[in-house]
Amino acid sequence: MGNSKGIAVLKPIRAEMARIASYLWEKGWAERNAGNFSIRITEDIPLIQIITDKAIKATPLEMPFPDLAGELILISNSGSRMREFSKKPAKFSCLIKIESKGEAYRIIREEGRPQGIPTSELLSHLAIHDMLMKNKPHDRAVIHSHVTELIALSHMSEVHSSESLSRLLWSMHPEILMFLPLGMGFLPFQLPGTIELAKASAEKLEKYPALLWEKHGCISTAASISEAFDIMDMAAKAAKIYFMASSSGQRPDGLGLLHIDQIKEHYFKKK
Ligand code: 2HA
Ligand code: ZN
Repeated sequence: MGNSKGIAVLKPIRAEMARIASYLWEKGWAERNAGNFSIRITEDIPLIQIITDKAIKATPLEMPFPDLAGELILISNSGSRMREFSKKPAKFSCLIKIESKGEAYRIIREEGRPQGIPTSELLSHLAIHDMLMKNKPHDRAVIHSHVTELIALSHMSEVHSSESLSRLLWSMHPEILMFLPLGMGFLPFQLPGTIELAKASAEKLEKYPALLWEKHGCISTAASISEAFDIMDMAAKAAKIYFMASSSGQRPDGLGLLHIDQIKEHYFKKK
């Protein structure tokens, strides 16, 4: 027994995911199967009876996430390509339900849908959702992508701290400070897909809405997939300005501390 004809409420959410998948592909941030996203949707389905197919075994997790017990998460499939996801989001995403102690997850079968398994970065997504539920419950969306401009930046040791990275991004354009006032965290290289990467990411994202994974990519969180994309896009724009200005052979001046303080004063203190 499965959930017949898919689950209606997932349709618009998958449509939004598909739109963002096409942007990630067009931006060149999603080569091959790079990138993944997820959204916690429990609140969107209060009245719908999700039929859990007991024939589908629960998959144990490397660490439990007790705060996520019973939560429903829509997540991109392992191996899915963003360029294909953008056309067939239902084929390349699956709905999972976290088991009662947060120790495992079960894939919710949707009739007429092929059965995929969640992304290789599942642990990072779950650790981040777990942290968001406790600290920023309004933020339910998580995107990871191989943002070229930011990966290039992460090869430069001068931005190897959250403070220096944030300062550089803010100094490239006044709107970065306006829309990314908390800055971007920096995480030294960790193996993709590991529990270590997951734990360290969740910890950093308590403070920042986005995180640069050294020499790998970027991860951002927001209320929706579209807003999480905006955060990545803003940070990528700042990195691009930095590289374009640097390619003239001169070191970009950047907005000085005085300008940064003026922007903060103008946009935040008066409110
Ligand atoms: O989804 O990007 O980090 C593939 C990846 C792993
Ligand atoms: Zn990746």
